[in-house]
Amino acid sequence: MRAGADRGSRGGGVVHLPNAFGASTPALGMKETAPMKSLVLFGILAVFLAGLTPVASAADGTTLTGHVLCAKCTLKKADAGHCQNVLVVTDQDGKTSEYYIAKNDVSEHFGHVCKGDKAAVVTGQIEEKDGKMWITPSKMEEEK
Ligand SMILES: [Cu+2]
Repeated sequence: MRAGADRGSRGGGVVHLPNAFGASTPALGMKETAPMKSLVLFGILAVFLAGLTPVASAADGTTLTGHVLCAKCTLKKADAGHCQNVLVVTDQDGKTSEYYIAKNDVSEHFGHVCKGDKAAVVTGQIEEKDGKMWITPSKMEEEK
């Protein structure tokens, strides 16, 4: 009799399986971003290759001049969970725009500006993501 009860509980375990599959559905949704990533990578590669020919230098994106500083340590952004470079551009009217700098080889080479700020000229592709402006740099130079 007890064995039967055990089987019954095991049966219950099997019933939980569809739930497990249900839980894996968001994961499948996540996988859909993988082709997107490869598209982005392909885009970066295309930009990189285009950069080899001087004529196509406009494909590098927009060039912005401003100051690089840390979103967390300097701008004290409440939603900044970790150190993040931000390019602050001040226009002729004194209005500032913030461009979050995406991490890649170019920004890694430039280095993180945790304290103070660094005047810089940044060239890259600009896109809006999560209500913020992001720049994926193809070129970053400190302005002296
Ligand atoms: Cu910092």
